Amino acid sequence: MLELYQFEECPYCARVRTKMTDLGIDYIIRNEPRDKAGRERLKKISGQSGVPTLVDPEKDIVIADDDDAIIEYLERLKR
Ligand SMILES: N[C@@H](CCC(=O)N[C@@H](CS)C(=O)NCC(=O)O)C(=O)O
Repeated sequence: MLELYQFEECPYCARVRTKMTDLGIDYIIRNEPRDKAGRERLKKISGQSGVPTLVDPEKDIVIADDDDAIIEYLERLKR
């Protein structure tokens, strides 16, 4: 299942959440702290601390810190 690293108040993350809902995609939310210094888990899996970050474990794909690229990826999945 897709995993979205995010925090609730992040507007870029909200855009991605809305798109996933619109496309009917189930996913796991990985809630990260608002303070990027505390995003150790995210740093470990993606080498950076920006959100939103999408992980597709089945395809071994990480799209880091780019809402436009994540949305493009989601739209391609549903085509
Ligand atoms: N270019 C990114 C911007 C996302 C962004 O600015 N995210 C903020 C939270 S709203 C963040 O985590 N920034 C990481 C940082 O400050 O290093 C995108 O298009 O999604």
